[in-house]
Amino acid sequence: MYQVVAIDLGATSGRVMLACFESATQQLTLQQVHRFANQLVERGGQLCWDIEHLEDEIFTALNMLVAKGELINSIGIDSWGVDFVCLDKHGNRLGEAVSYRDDRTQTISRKLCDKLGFDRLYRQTGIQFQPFNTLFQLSALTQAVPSWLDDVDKILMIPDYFHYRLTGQFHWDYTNATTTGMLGCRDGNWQAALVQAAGASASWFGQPVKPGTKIGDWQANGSQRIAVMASPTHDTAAAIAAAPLMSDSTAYISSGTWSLIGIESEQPLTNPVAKGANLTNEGGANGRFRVLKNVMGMWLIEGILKHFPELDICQLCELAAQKTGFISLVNPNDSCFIHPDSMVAAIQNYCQQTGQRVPQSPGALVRCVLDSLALSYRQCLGQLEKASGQPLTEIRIVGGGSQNQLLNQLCADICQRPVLTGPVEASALGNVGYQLIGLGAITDGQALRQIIAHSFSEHSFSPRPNAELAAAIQRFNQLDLLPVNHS
Ligand code: LRH
Repeated sequence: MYQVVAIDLGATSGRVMLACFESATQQLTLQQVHRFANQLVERGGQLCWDIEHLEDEIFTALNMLVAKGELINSIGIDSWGVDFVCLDKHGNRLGEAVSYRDDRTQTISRKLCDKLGFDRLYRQTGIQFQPFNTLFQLSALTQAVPSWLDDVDKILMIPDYFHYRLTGQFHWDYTNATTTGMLGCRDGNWQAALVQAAGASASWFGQPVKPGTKIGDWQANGSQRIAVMASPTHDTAAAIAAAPLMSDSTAYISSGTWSLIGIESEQPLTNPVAKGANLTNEGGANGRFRVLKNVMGMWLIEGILKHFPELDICQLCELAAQKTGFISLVNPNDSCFIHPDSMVAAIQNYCQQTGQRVPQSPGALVRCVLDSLALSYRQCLGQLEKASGQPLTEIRIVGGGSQNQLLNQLCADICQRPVLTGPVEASALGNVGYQLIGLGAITDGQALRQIIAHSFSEHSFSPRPNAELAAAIQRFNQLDLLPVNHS
């Protein structure tokens, strides 16, 4: 029997999960042992992660498990991609862990992208244009020239930083490194010209390493030494590693704060269709590519929820289910939704400016977002099919968002494909799985998916006919042609 701990840091909460794997039965179980809030804080005029708070919670949870006498074989951490911290030559952190939702890259991202040429950038890295790619965040940092810039000795992605805090070892996980937009998609190495273009130094980075290797040990208060294993530290890579995908005709959606919709591919897809659709080619835990599109997912619902503290997400969705569909639609990826002061006002403003009925009630607002998300998924499926030449006949939704029954059904109805959902804790399971692979308990990523398929339950949603669908698709596709003033 193996016991491993997965610490899964999300944009709104962190979860510490204890997994148990029985080699004899090949049965995997998972229990949450600690959960804590994560939120953006403003520091020095920038939106930052409260990195000290996250570290405290990680250590509290681990010490608690050790104090309870749990025998733990290893620990691994995963989190959202693209964000990083700087260290000096003594290994001390310099500056803040600025969040990708901060607007420091707003003007410089396009400028640098144009200077480097998106054609070249995309061919080289396979990474989508997002204003918050690490390439642009680093460039914003080096251009701002903080007083400590000359002291930077290393850059670590967020989970690599926490692994360092546990072990004292520096490690650069491959899956998360691909999200920087500075790794070559064909050779898996840092691209010197891009690092330089960001004003950074090649010496700040170490060789990216594939998941499933040991980083070092964490010494719990004078007691046991516990191995710290490199899991796929990018939460999306971990979630997809845990998605029981049995065929290349199944598309996945990793559904959480973001909806990451895509396919796996042996090769990066950098053809004109993929580029035009801004599909990204991130590194998968199993060595394949995660060809996917970022759709702003539950972030919009979380934003609405803040306005109605008396309601929880289930109640909001019940209200939404009672509403007529397709009344108002938004492009969930419009930049006005990245970090608005008020999500409700941003949605209402968008609808008003595009000449649609302005949703007022919580149910109407949520229905607008869920319809729009499902329409956006359908659009992405078309782009993925075109870019890959692979028909996509089924959808597997994993992650916390897969608990949203209304969205699952809308996804089946609007995409006109059967939907399978689960596991819910996909990132934690992918994290656990690659630790178990590193420990020699599971042979490989394919075996992991089989184990997850028979250890966790799934639900299915069948597509239903909808006479209004064709008109809604047409309206959705035309939204981007309508001007939306973001001021
Ligand atoms: C999802 C995610 C996604 C990234 C974004 C920054 O949590 O890791 O894959 O694009 O956060």
